[in-house]
Formats: sequence, C-alpha cells, structure tokens
Amino acid sequence: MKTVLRFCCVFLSLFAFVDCGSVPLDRETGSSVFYDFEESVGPAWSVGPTYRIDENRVLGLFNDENRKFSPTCSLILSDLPPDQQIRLSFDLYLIGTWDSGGKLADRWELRIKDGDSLIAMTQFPNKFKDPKEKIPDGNDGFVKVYRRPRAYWRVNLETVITADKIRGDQLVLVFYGDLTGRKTEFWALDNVHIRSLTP
Ligand SMILES: [Ca+2]
Ligand SMILES: [Ca+2]
Repeated sequence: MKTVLRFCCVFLSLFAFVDCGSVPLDRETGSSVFYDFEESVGPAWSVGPTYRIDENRVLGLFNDENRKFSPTCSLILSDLPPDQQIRLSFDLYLIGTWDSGGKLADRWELRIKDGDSLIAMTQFPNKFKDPKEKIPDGNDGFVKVYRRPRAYWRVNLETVITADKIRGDQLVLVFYGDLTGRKTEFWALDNVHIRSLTP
C-alpha cells in the first residue's frame, strides 16, 4: 500500500505538477535526513527563503509581527515505518532583543501539527550589559537586519519523538515564534537533523 501511495505521489508530481511537499525519512542515508540550507531548502519545508549569517545560510528569518517575514514554518516527514521513534536536533538562531519575561515577553515552540508540544521556550539567552540593550552579553555573533547589526545567540535543541506521538506514516512538525518586536526580534533554523532510533 505504501509503495502504491509513493508511486501515486510521484505520478502526481510528474503529470499534474503537484509537489507532494514531503520527504521519506530514509531518502538520503537510509535512516536520517539533514538540512543545512546551504544549497537549497527542499520541498518538505513550507517556506523557501534563506538568510545569510556570516558565511552560513539559515532558514528564515521569521517574525510573526512583521508581514515581510514568515511567522512560522513546518517540515513534513512522510512514509514513516510503523512504530518509528525519531530524534530531532537543530540550531535555533535567536536574533535581537528576545525577552524572558515582562510586558514584552516572547515565546518559541516546536509542536506536532494537531498534536503534542515538543519544545516550549520562554527563557532566552539574549542578555545585554546595558539597560538600553545596545551591548550584548555572550552572543555568538552579529547579523545585519534592517541595515543594523543585531546580536544573535545560537542554541542547539534536541527532542525525541516517541512512536505514540506519530499518527499514521506522516509527521508534520511546526516551528513557531510568538514575538513582540516587529523589527528587533527574529529567529531562524539551521542544521536540522532527523534520525530514526528504530533499528
Ligand atoms: Ca547552514
Ligand atoms: Ca520581546
């Protein structure tokens, strides 16, 4: 049945110019998929734009308060074998003046579409040495957005998605940031690594 579905997918792609927008987990190495966004993004992702941070390309930027940027992105994994357990790791770039509380508090979340929340963040590493938030503390670098260099912090996040959280043979992961800063806070993704933990 799965083979038939996959064939149908390819058939539709070729003859109706419909992109299935998903990848089987085992397409590249048999058990893992890796996205560094240096060459292309790939149809499994819901958005295409990338951004250059130094010599590195990341997926983004994202901001839910600014129409020039996408508020969210999703990744579709398809053709998952039954009882699949998956480890997902990625770099999250937190750019600008993310707030870990107060009136301007921000939030970032990774969740399964129509399912469980996998990572929910309300505490961020974005620290500054001065009240006006001009001198960053402990940032990984700077990236120019709206002609101004903005400090960024990079965090590596990891989660294991157990088989009971996956319905059927497809998994849609939704990455979302709930920001208060329209031009001062952004996020991006890089080095997204999906590995099967099922032998
Ligand atoms: Ca990259
Ligand atoms: Ca904020």
